[in-house]
Amino acid sequence: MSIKSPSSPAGGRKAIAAAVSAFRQQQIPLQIIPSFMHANKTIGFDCPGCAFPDKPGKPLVDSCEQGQKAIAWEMTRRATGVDFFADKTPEQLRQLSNTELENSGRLTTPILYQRTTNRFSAITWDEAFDLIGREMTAIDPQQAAFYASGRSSNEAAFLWQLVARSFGCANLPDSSNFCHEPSGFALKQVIGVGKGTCTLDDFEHAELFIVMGQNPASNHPRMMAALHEARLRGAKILVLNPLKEKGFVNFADPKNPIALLTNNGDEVANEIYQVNIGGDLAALKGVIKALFDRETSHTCFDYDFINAHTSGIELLRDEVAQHSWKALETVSGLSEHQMRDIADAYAGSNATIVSWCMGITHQWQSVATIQYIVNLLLLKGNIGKKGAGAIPVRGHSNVQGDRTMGATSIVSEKWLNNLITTFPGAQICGDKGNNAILVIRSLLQNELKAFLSLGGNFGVAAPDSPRVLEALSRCRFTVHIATKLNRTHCYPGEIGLLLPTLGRTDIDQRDGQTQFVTTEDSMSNVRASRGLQMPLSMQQLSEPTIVANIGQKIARNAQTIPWQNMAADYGLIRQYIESCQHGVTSGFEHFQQRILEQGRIKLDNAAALRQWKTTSGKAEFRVHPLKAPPQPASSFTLMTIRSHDQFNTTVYSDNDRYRGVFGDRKVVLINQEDLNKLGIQNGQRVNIEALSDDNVQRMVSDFTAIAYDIPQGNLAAYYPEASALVSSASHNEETHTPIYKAVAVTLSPSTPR
Ligand SMILES: Nc1nc2c(c(=O)[nH]1)N[C@H]1C(S)=C(S)[C@@H](COP(=O)(O)OP(=O)(O)OC[C@H]3O[C@@H](n4cnc5c(=O)[nH]c(N)nc54)[C@H](O)[C@@H]3O)O[C@H]1N2
Ligand SMILES: Nc1nc2c(c(=O)[nH]1)N[C@H]1C(S)=C(S)[C@@H](COP(=O)(O)OP(=O)(O)OC[C@H]3O[C@@H](n4cnc5c(=O)[nH]c(N)nc54)[C@H](O)[C@@H]3O)O[C@H]1N2
Ligand SMILES: [Mo]
Repeated sequence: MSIKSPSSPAGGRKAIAAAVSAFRQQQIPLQIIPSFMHANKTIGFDCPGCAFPDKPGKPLVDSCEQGQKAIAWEMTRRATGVDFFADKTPEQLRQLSNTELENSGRLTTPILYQRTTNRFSAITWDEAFDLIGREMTAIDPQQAAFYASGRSSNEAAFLWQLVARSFGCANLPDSSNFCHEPSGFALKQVIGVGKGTCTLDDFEHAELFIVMGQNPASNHPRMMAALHEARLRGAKILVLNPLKEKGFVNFADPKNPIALLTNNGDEVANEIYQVNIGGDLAALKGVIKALFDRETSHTCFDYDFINAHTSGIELLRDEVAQHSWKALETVSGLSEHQMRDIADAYAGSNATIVSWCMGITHQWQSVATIQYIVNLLLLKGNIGKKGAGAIPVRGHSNVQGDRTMGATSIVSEKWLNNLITTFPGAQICGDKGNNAILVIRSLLQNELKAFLSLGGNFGVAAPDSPRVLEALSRCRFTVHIATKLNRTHCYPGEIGLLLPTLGRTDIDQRDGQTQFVTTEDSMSNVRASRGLQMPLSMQQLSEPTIVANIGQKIARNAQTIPWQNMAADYGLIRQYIESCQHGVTSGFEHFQQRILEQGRIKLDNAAALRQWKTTSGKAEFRVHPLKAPPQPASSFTLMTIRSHDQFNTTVYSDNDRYRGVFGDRKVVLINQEDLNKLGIQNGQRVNIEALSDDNVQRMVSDFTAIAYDIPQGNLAAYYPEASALVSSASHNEETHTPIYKAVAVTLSPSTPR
């Protein structure tokens, strides 16, 4: 491995070079490349990368390195056919690295695993669906779980939850449970809508951005470019992050020819405040406390807004006053002076956007922190105002849409009633189901019999990953609908099915008819997505087709739902979606007709119109105490984060270009002072052990310690290499979201240097 201090800007020439190399590596024939130009256009496919919106009408070449890598990874012409599996046992497959598994290519044929022979073999689709019917109807529906990752389309997600609920099961864990669940929960309580309130237009009018717990240069490059543009037009950008992520320090827009020629970038953040991991709530309290100190000057609050639209400001004033600056400084890692500086910038801005991502949601007090973000915004009426708002920047490209489609364990009464009236005679299960953490609990206790997944890599994404993978293999039956092979698939149940599906980029044609699907981005734009490449194999079926066929086999009163008609015509699925959205989400009126005519529609966001669908009918200031996680002072706090060259559990390479780490992912970033205290050398191998209160040992070994600009007491390692340290018993109270980014650990040398 090697460490280099990167001199080139984030973005720029190297971003283009990396995208080109991804096309080459994936053996994509050159004649296909023009089709990339269509992605993100209204007529093309929705980029399978992140969920930050694209500008309508712009081609994907306008997009980013990361989107292009995701596309190349999916469009690869490599295939994992039946030959690949012949004579392999799951144990043998597990010897391959995450990258090798996925890099074997696209799944092209349905595969069956049987414990009796401990081998994989080919199976026909008809046999596979029959098998699903037999296995599923033999178990109690409560012993099944239907996981969904955020890559699938609205149509597939809608059918997925319909299959589960009509089968009699509401155990619908989803990748949101691991991701932005706290954002939706927190926002819904205080502003009445669990989604972001901004549009791209707001990005062009904001005077101040506060970017919290987010690394957009690697994970949302389109947002990085928008921030860069904002800075160039004079907006201020403040960042809260334990790391000085490269994109904020030096960024060149790959669209800018001059930047490409000179290879020079710009500073994007005016200031990076290196908070402690988990320190944001204290920092926000400090900022708000400083604002109340200035209250008499009458410049900093929007009292017209506060009086007309909010409740609870007195509570907030009293609550922040209770904290001493000393206490806030200790927890946040920022000085009083720094918190006052942020307050000054906020007071001076007429339009502020606060964005956040996993650095906030993967914390103990994620819901409280997000509600303090809202507290801050409400003080100056920064919701429902041009250039202002709250934006949880979503992860997967359709994770927001999957939720809008009800593909989750708890849905509203209204949604359930709509399902019942839309599909009369179907026996819809009205229970509250188990989320991901509850499903993990039942897996670990050997109570789950069947685990089905619509995409994703559940066993690797989950906390306690090694134990969850083993537990999956103890299930009676597992079914994975996937584009590519991953580690979870190497842990099949006694009987396991691996079903190859079409991705976004593939042309979806059946009986001569071409179908399209829809997706929803982080700003509630729903767009049509049509694949452009001929599928690698006739054996790959679309997600809606596979899911509808499963429904036909396992739903109670299956004949009351027109599964085959929906599989043949997604327009019909969209009509049912519209019917189920009545009184739930506004903006779906004439869905099918408008999406056909316009290619995209925007869903309404009541909070952005200053209509507050909260219990009080107002936007609510909410207060929460500061709660320290139970953690001895001698330990470190470790965050598990993404490198520049991965998409979640899909690891493209061992390099993290923007952080200057090359050739290895088993690394831990640590402050030099901490290395000195521990007597560990920069570059030395260490073991990392999590402190546990459940008698489970969680340890990873032979990680390289790298001296890095990170606050003392804080550590960073990559997900999923360090995921074995994360306990599934460690999650926030309200939404059960795992604490992936505040693991109490100790370090010890693994070998003498
Ligand atoms: N190319 C690419 N794009 C992606 C993904 C990908 O893996 N690759 N994943 C997608 C998905 S599903 C998601 S959810 C998003 C993830 O996008 P991010 O949330 O940007 O991803 P992480 O690497 O988890 O980064 C968390 C950031 O939060 C910081 N952080 C950690 N703890 C704290 C804290 O306590 N406070 C503060 N203020 N900061 C903290 C870390 O230093 C890091 O910069 O990206 C999406 N887009
Ligand atoms: N330690 C740690 N763990 C984490 C996180 C962390 O920061 N730290 N982040 C968490 C977060 S934010 C998230 S969102 C989760 C992600 O968890 P998941 O969503 O479960 O994982 P992904 O890596 O996105 O799933 C990748 C797999 O999806 C399949 N796939 C890709 N495209 C498609 C498609 O179009 N259709 C179908 N059917 N399958 C497809 C492929 O087989 C691929 O291998 O991980 C969580 N886990
Ligand atoms: Mo995510």
